[in-house]
Amino acid sequence: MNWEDRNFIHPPGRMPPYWCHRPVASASADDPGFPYLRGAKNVNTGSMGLQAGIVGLPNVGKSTLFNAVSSSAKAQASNYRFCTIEPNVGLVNVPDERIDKLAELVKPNRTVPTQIEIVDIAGLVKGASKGEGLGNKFLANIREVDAIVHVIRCFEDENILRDEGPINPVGDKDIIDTELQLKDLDSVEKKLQRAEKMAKTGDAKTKAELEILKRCHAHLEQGKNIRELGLSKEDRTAIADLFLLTEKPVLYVANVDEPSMHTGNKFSEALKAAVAKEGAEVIVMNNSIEQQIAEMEDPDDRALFMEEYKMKEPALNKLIRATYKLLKLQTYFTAGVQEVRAWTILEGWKAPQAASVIHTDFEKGFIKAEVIAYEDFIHYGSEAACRDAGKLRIEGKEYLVKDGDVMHFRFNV
Ligand SMILES: Nc1nc2c(ncn2[C@@H]2O[C@H](COP(=O)(O)OP(=O)(O)O)[C@@H](O)[C@H]2O)c(=O)[nH]1
Ligand SMILES: [Mg+2]
Repeated sequence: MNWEDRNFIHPPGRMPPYWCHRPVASASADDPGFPYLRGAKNVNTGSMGLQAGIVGLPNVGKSTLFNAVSSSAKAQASNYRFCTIEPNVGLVNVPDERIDKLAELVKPNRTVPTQIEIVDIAGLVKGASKGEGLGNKFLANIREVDAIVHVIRCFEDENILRDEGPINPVGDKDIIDTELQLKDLDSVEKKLQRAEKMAKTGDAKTKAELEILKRCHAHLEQGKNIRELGLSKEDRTAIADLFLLTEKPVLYVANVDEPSMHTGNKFSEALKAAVAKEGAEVIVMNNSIEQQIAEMEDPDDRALFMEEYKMKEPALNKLIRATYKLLKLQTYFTAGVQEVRAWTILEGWKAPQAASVIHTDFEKGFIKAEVIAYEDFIHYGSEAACRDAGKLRIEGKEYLVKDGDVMHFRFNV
């Protein structure tokens, strides 16, 4: 087979036009930067199988947000791949203007963006860690995701039921945080008991592990989240088997009313102030408007609607990009006349590992990669022009792929 063919990106038979099954390849689950990577990589969707879960109290706008995500994905389905893996799991394209700019230059037969998976997790209530309101089931669902999108209600509306009294974003966040911390405390305590016994006779490693567990325990007891404990890579690897909920990266959606969607309001401001020290991102948006935009099938209607609301793009785009970053994902491109395509890898991956996302053979038989930086490709306008200008680099096995690299792999099989 002629693997050198520039336009040949997908090995035959590996890329059905629509994929609603979920083949999982063995992945590099040993990346300690991502202890909760479940070892699953959704090869056919290129989404890596990493999921972000939408979490929050009941009636804050989680499902509205999820509907916006899945409707926008459905709207794209005529061009792209979409499927709902399960009723509450959706795949959505990652909006990236770079792929559009590459496509303008290359004029491929088609353009394939990369995707991420979003899960709608039912509402948690106070007492969830003790099993209230199917709490244990929902907490187990959170255990399975790789990052948390925490939706917080920042709108007033008497018609929409709320058990916790007046709108209180910081209080709401604390309720959820507390439930997650209590669940983590359970997990840590169980392991701590075992570790204490083992450490009496154990080696240095066991003793070190005991110390980490004690630190986690004390931290959680103070009502803090593990992600703020400043654990080293090694520390995190040692507790990776616990899949701690409060270790997962988080971003917040402040679901505000329509008049505040550009400016925010006192509620979203309070939330921002409260999470400032966490360094977490807060995205201010109106989930209902997003759902309406996403459900509009006619692109002209959509454009008109957004113009009316003075929106340059759906806030959903911003959220998806932020989630992608939160998952520590990055993108490289392949750019041939057949297709211009975005591929997802984890930060810190080397060229052969990045090649494996296209096909495992690409990794096994990896020889070298031809790499053009995205800016160079845009500046010179084509691969040939980049080559002439000396901007096409030949990189080997140790090359750390950079976000935006335009890559072409050479390999043997
Ligand atoms: N006024 C207002 N209502 C909203 C907004 N977002 C969602 N809702 C409504 O709040 C109710 C609960 O929303 P839902 O998304 O089902 O909440 P979930 O329980 O968190 O999944 C629904 O009636 C939504 O239409 C918003 O931004 N403003
Ligand atoms: Mg819901």
